[in-house]
Formats: sequence, structure tokens, C-alpha cells
Amino acid sequence: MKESFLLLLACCFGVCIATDTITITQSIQDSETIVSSGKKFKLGFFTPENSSGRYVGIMYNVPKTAIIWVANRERPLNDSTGTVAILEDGNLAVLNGMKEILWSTNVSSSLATSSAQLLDTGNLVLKDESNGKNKWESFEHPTDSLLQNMKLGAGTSGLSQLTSWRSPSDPSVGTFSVGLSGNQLPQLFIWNNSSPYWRSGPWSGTIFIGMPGMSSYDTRVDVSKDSSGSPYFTYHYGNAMIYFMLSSSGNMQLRALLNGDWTNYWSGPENQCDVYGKCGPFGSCNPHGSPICTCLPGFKPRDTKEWNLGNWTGGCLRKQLLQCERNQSVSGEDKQDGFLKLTYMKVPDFAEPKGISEEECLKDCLNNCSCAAYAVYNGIGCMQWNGILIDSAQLPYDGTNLYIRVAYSELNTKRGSKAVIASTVAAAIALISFCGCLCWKWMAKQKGKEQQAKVSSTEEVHKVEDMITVTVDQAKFEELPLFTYEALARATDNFQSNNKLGKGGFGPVYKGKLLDGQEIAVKRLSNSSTQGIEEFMNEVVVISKLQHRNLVKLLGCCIEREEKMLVYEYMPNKSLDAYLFDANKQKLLDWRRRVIIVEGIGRALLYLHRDSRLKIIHRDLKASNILLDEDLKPKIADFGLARIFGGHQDQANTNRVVGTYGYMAPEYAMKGRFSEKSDVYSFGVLLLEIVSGRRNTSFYNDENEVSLLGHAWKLWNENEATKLIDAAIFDPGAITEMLRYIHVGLLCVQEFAKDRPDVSAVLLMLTSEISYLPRPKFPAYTERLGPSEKSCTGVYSSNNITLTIVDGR
Ligand SMILES: *[C@@H]1O[C@H](CO)[C@@H](O)[C@H](O)[C@H]1NC(C)=O
Ligand SMILES: *[C@@H]1O[C@H](CO)[C@@H](O)[C@H](O)[C@H]1NC(C)=O
Ligand SMILES: *[C@@H]1O[C@H](CO)[C@@H](O)[C@H](O)[C@H]1NC(C)=O
Ligand SMILES: *[C@@H]1O[C@H](CO)[C@@H](O)[C@H](O)[C@H]1NC(C)=O
Ligand SMILES: *[C@@H]1O[C@H](CO)[C@@H](O)[C@H](O)[C@H]1NC(C)=O
Ligand SMILES: *[C@@H]1O[C@H](CO)[C@@H](O)[C@H](O)[C@H]1NC(C)=O
Ligand SMILES: *[C@@H]1O[C@H](CO)[C@@H](O)[C@H](O)[C@H]1NC(C)=O
Ligand SMILES: *[C@@H]1O[C@H](CO)[C@@H](O)[C@H](O)[C@H]1NC(C)=O
Ligand SMILES: *[C@@H]1O[C@H](CO)[C@@H](O)[C@H](O)[C@H]1NC(C)=O
Ligand SMILES: *[C@@H]1O[C@H](CO)[C@@H](O)[C@H](O)[C@H]1NC(C)=O
Ligand SMILES: CC(=O)N[C@H]1CO[C@H](CO)[C@@H](O)[C@@H]1O
Repeated sequence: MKESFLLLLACCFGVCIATDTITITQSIQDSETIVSSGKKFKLGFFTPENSSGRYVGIMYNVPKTAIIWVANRERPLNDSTGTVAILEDGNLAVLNGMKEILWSTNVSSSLATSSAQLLDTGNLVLKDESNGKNKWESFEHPTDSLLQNMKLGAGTSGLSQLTSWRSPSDPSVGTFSVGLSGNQLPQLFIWNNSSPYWRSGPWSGTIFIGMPGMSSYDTRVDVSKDSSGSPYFTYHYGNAMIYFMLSSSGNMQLRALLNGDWTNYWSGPENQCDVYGKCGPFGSCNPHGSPICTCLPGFKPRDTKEWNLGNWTGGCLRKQLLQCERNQSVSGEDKQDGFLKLTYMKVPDFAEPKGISEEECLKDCLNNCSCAAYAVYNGIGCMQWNGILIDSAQLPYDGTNLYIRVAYSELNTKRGSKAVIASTVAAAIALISFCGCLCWKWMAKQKGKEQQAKVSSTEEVHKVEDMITVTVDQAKFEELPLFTYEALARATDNFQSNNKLGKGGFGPVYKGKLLDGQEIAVKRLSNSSTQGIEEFMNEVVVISKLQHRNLVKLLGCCIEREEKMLVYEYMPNKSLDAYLFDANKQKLLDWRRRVIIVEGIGRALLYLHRDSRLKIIHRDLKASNILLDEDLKPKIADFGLARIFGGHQDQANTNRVVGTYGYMAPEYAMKGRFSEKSDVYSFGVLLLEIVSGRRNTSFYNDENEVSLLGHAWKLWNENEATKLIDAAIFDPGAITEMLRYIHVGLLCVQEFAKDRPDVSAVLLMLTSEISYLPRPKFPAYTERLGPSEKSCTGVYSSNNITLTIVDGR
């Protein structure tokens, strides 16, 4: 506002400033800005929060701005008398009121006239007016942010590194930096001072292999080499307002503007195991393990006492000398060394690429005593490690197989890789059951207490001031208010059937009204089947930890007599399916409303997968689990089947497949493998249902019938995707957007999990104009349990309720 007013004023007085350029005659004062031609960026003065200094920076030209570059980061102005001007020597400089130079582009002076222009890419370019050449550009002198078209490299000229601010209120150079390192196998590194702090794993040609979830379809990031052969990192997101930033606490973040707010799409390090070398040499880190560090198979802690105290920096040692290390053969010990396979690994640092085949890789490694491990990855080929193995970690999915060299005697013991994985899973299960116990113990105790309380308390008390606290993984769960049975019975008119709203995952749901008038929904588990209890517990544990405007809110619970109940906020407008698939109500959900619903669900999923402290897979996302509030905004409900990721199952495998057919990803329905990508699959189905207004909850069709996915795929390939759009919402003006939704929906339901985008990418694709969406591959709709899948005995029912398949094992 102010700027445009000034401009207007300037124009009126006949000194019209070229809005994006500073020249020798046109400098800017504090309170003035220059704005790039497309209005995307501006350059001006700012004061960070909690700071008194004034700085000159480039920022996004939006109400909730973000600073992406700072000029005088080391020398702030202390008043508002500053100017940004072109000096006589042709440099661009920041001057204070006394005309002292606080910062300058400092390129060799040629006395030539120059001008500085802010481009719509966010690049500030100093041009020599005599020959039009660039003398300097801000993209080659970044601060803490990486924009599209910038090159992140090893810190050499043109391939800069980012340096963090010292603190959120101090833009001066902090301790962290980020760049690309390694010529043969480039890796992204965050350094703290000069020690490595985080590492992406080697670049495979399409992804960094130590970053789970970075799927191979992703063409948005790239590593290339410049003329001197130095690698650099770039990324491309079309017109989206999106950038990478290194925070002052050493966190690399991908931030994007979504509905006026900056959202983190990705950040690293994410957990303790992402911290470089957490478990020392020959250690391996698993964020869901307890403890998180273990020695690699064939190794033992260097210092058992320190190790058990949780000081893992010393790392591990070989238990048995390798055959090739021994001077003379001891009888029975002269057998050749072998390899143990670890799966889903982030490979150690210092990989050496060898241009040989997989079989050669094994032999070659075996023949050289200094070779401690090898791995083969598509796009890289054979990698070997000599010397120490540091910074390896167990990933929840993706990653690679890592083969560790061990002495023969280690090969046949129970210490094999399988045993290692099994034991971490066992530990995780033990942990979960342990907290289950804690909770039940607590509940039992509470039950006694309440019964005492009941005698003395008056009828008016409906919320008992006791709280449940559950401890899992050292995280203290939010405290959860307890309701008495009486309060809930009264609220629901003694669970009258005409107050019944429907059936949730493990029991009926009733509408109720508390004495203070608040409307609630009560989910009742009256029958203590073990599965019901498990889901009930699961829901308490999962949802009490979460808070998001697109997740249904848990108000409290009740554990009394044989009753177990959960109390939720009441959603007046029922669930999405009640609107979407009802001929009369369909029209109430116009396209704008549907967009809001899709974005809300997407944001909630992003929160579950990435932003909450635990990574949560919902596993039962479907239209009937999306509740609508009074404004028809969505909230995800029913966390009975949700899983805290990696905590419970072997590589996120389960032998009890639960979920709803039609929404279940094939790898999950068939093999019990679930991941973020299985939720993405369900989201894709939901997306197609929302656009088409048609239900298809089954892929168990007769041979000649097609499912919704098959139908969508067919139309899409025939360039007839508009026919899929719900007639009730058809709007020529929104066709492009609707088609994009269909396209993204098809990307989400692709057969192979690795091809599906993750939720953050999905949201970007939906909300911003990324011009090139990848072409979807065949969707997974023809999958069915054939005779070959004999190991599964299914319990299928014809209704819309969640099904269970029990593995035959
Ligand atoms: C500014 O200071 C307040 C109070 O000390 C603090 O809560 C807030 O987080 C600070 N903001 C920043 C960006 O440091
Ligand atoms: C502001 O900075 C100038 C030099 O840039 C210095 O001379 C002056 O003392 C400072 N004033 C205050 C109040 O710090
Ligand atoms: C300008 O650059 C020269 C070397 O190119 C350096 O010695 C000098 O310190 C720099 N001046 C400023 C103010 O950064
Ligand atoms: C960064 O390194 C400094 C010492 O150089 C250390 O004090 C600090 O804790 C480190 N920060 C993190 C986040 O590891
Ligand atoms: C951790 O153990 C190493 C040796 O393994 C020792 O040098 C170091 O002092 C220990 N650190 C702490 C904090 O105990
Ligand atoms: C093997 O022999 C070398 C010298 O011959 C000696 O330094 C080394 O300690 C011996 N290693 C073992 C394991 O005996
Ligand atoms: C074993 O590998 C190391 C590291 O690659 C190499 O320096 C050494 O020459 C190799 N030794 C043999 C016998 O090939
Ligand atoms: C629990 O289920 C069993 C069989 O499924 C049934 O006989 C019993 O009545 C149920 N109990 C309650 C309290 O509903
Ligand atoms: C869904 O599948 C059924 C068969 O199970 C089929 O009759 C129907 O046409 C399908 N609906 C859509 C929208 O594809
Ligand atoms: C399944 O959904 C259909 C359509 O909404 C409904 O008519 C039917 O009653 C539902 N079945 C059950 C068992 O809830
Ligand atoms: C479209 C629709 O049914 N909206 C209803 C949602 O719930 C509020 C509150 O109960 C009603 O006022 C709306 O009519």
C-alpha cells in the first residue's frame, strides 16, 4: 500500500521511478522499496522480530512475507536513515545516515555506471550499463535461502552454500551451513561449524538414497555438474512460491505459501537418527528402537559401560577378527568371511562407487580385506566401504540393502540380519505393550478412585478433574479429561437409539449434550472384545497427541465399569459420504467447498505424516471418516486403526490387514505393507470420489465391470476426463482445476507405492500451478486376491464397514 502510494506520489511529481531498479540517480530510502516486475519479490528495509537493527533484504511480496536474502547481515543500521544506492565506483551499497558504507557488492571498480535490478526470480542483479554484463548477482551470494534457479554447491563461486542466521532475530552468519559435497557421489550436507550435522545419502541420479519418501518419480530436484565438473543442486517447482531455508537451529526446510501461510513441506534433520554419526563408528541408528543405537551385526560396543549409559559416540568394534585379518589359520576358523544383509538402510558415509556388476561387487569386496561393506543401488551401481562405517540408520521404508562383512562364525549365529531386525521389532512391541499396561494399570487404579468419588461427589459434577497420562517413547501424552458414566448417560439420554449417529470403528456413536449445553459425540465400546480394546487404546494414544483444525477433537474419555467411551466434539453436518453420494445433497457441496474439503484433508494428512511429533499413518481414510463441521469444513475422524509409524510392525508390515476395500492400497491389502503412501492411495481414491461424486468402494468387481479407478483411468487416457466430473458441480471456469485434481488423484492411486507422490507433493500439485505433473502410470484397481494369495484368509463383508483379513500364519 505504502509503496504504491509513494510511487503514485513520485509519478505525480514527475520523477517516476522504474519500480524494479536502483540507478546512480535513483537510490531508495528506508520505507521505500523496489518491486520486481511480476510483483513477486521486493527489496527494502526490515527489522527482524525482537531486534532493533534495520537490515536491507529481499523478501516475498506477500502480506505474510518471508525474507530470502539479507545485504548488510553483519552490520545493521541502528536507525531509519539508511539508503541503498549505487556508488560512484559502480557498486551497490547500503549506507547509513552518515554515508558510511555498511555493505557493498564490492566488485572491482571500473567507474562504469551500473544499475541494480530486482528480477522476478528473486535475483538482484548488478549490471554494467556500458556493456550490459552482470557484475554481481545475489543468487551467487546467498544467505540462508535457496530459490529456484539458484545453484547449491561446494561453496565455490557460483555454486554457493547457504549459511544460517545466528538466531531468528539476528541475520548475521550463524554456525550452520548447507551445501553439496562429494564429486563422485554427491550428498547434501548440513554442517555445524565444520562438523557434519546431517547428510542426505548419495545422489542416485534421481533421488538422495538416504531420504525416505523421496520417490523416483520426483523430477523437481536435480543434481548437475558445471563446466569444471563440480556438482550442484537445483530444484524446480513451476510458479509455486516455495523455497529451501536453513534455520538458525540447523534445520533445512522446504517452505511453501499455502493459502497465505508458510507451511513446512519437509524438514531435516527430523529425528535423532538424522544427526550425523549419532551411534558412532559401526553403529546403526533406528529412531523407533529402544535404545535408538545398536551395533551393526558382527560388532559389539567399544565400551559397554558408556554404551549402556547412552553415550554412543565411541561406537562399536568387531567381535571376531575377519579371516583375512588373521595371521594363521586356527582350526575351524579358516572359513571365508561372508556378508549379512540389512534392509531399508541409509548407507554409511564415505561410499566408494565401483563400476562393476552386483556379483562382481560382492567378490571384489570379499577379496579386499579393507572392504567392510557393500551395497548396490539402481543408478549408482556397486558401492563399497573401506575402513569405518559411520552414520548408517534403519529407515522406515525406502533406503537400500546393505551387506556387512563378518567373520564366518558370525554368519550362522542368531545374530544374523533377520535376528537384528526381529529384535528391534520385538523391542517395539514390548514397548507398546508396556505402555498399554501402564495405561490399563492407571485406568484400573482410576476406576477404584472414581467409585470412591462417586459416593461423595454430587450429581452436578460431570467432568472429573482427573487426567490420563500415558508415556510412550518418553513422550508425555496430552492430559485427557475423564467423564463419568453418569454424565455421559445423561448427555445421551441413556444412550437412546434415536441419539445414535452411526457406527464408528469399534462401536456405536451417540449424540449428546452436556449440562453446559456443549454438544458432543460419544463413541462407546461396550463390548470388551480384545480387538475393540486394542482399537480404543490406539485411538486414545494416537489422537490425544494430535491437534489440528482438520482432525476431529477428542474432548475426553470415560473408563468405568465395563464401559469405555471416547468423547468428541460434535460435528453437525455428518460425514462426507452423506453429501457426496446423495443425489439431493450433492449440490450443497459446490466445487469451492469440495476444494476446501480436499485441501483440509490434505493438510491434516501432512500433519499426521510430517508435522506432528509422531509420524502417523491413518490406514482407514474414507469418505465416511471425513466429518463436516457447520461450515462444511472437513475433519478426519476414527483413529482406531492408525499406526504410529514404525513403532509396531516389521518394516511397517502387519499380518492383520485392516481397512476398507476400495480405499486400501494394493501393497497393503495384499502384503500388509503400509506406509505414508498407502494413505496417499486412499487420499487418491477420495479425491476421485470427490470430483466425480461417485462411490466405488470395491475393487472386487465382476470381470467386465470397471471400478471408479478403472473408469477414471480409461477416460483420462481417452482425453475424456471431463466426463468424470460430477454433473452437479460442472463449471467450465474450473475445468482446468478439476482436471488437475483428477490427474493428481490418478498419481496417488498408482500401483507402485514408490511412484505415488507424498502428501506434501500432492498438496503442492493441487494448490499451485506446477505446470508439469508427471504422467500417471497404471492405477492399482485390477488387483484382487487371486488363488496365489492362499496365505490370506479373508473376512469380507458386503457392507461399508471396515474389514479384517487375518494372515494364515
Ligand atoms: C521474541 O521474544 C519473545 C519474548 O521473549 C519470544 O516469545 C519470541 O519467540 C521471540 N521471537 C523471536 C522470533 O525470537
Ligand atoms: C548508530 O550507528 C552509528 C554508526 O553506524 C554510531 O556512530 C552510533 O553511535 C550508533 N547509534 C546508536 C544509538 O547506537
Ligand atoms: C572487498 O573485497 C576485497 C577483496 O576482493 C577484500 O579484501 C575487502 O575486505 C572487501 N571489502 C569489504 C568491505 O567487504
Ligand atoms: C553445534 O556445534 C556447537 C559447537 O561447535 C555445539 O555447542 C552445538 O551444540 C551444536 N549444535 C547442535 C544442534 O548440534
Ligand atoms: C563418551 O564416551 C567417550 C569414549 O567412548 C568418552 O571419551 C566421552 O567423554 C564420553 N562422553 C560423555 C559425555 O560421557
Ligand atoms: C599379525 O602379524 C603382525 C606382524 O607379523 C602383527 O603386527 C599382528 O599383530 C598380528 N596380528 C594378529 C591378529 O596376530
Ligand atoms: C583394497 O581397497 C583399498 C581401498 O579401495 C585400496 O586402496 C587397496 O589397494 C585395495 N587392495 C587390494 C589388494 O586391491
Ligand atoms: C458382547 O458380545 C457378545 C458376543 O459378541 C454378546 O453376547 C454380549 O451380549 C455383548 N455384550 C455387550 C455388553 O454388548
Ligand atoms: C463401481 O463398481 C461397480 C461394480 O462393483 C460398477 O457397477 C460401477 O459402475 C462402478 N462405479 C464407477 C463410478 O465406476
Ligand atoms: C452402505 O452404504 C450404503 C449407501 O450409503 C447404505 O445404503 C448401506 O446401508 C450401507 N451399509 C451398511 C451396512 O452400513
Ligand atoms: C449444508 C448443511 O446441511 N449445512 C448445515 C450444517 O450444519 C449447520 C448447523 O447444524 C446447519 O445450520 C447447516 O444448515
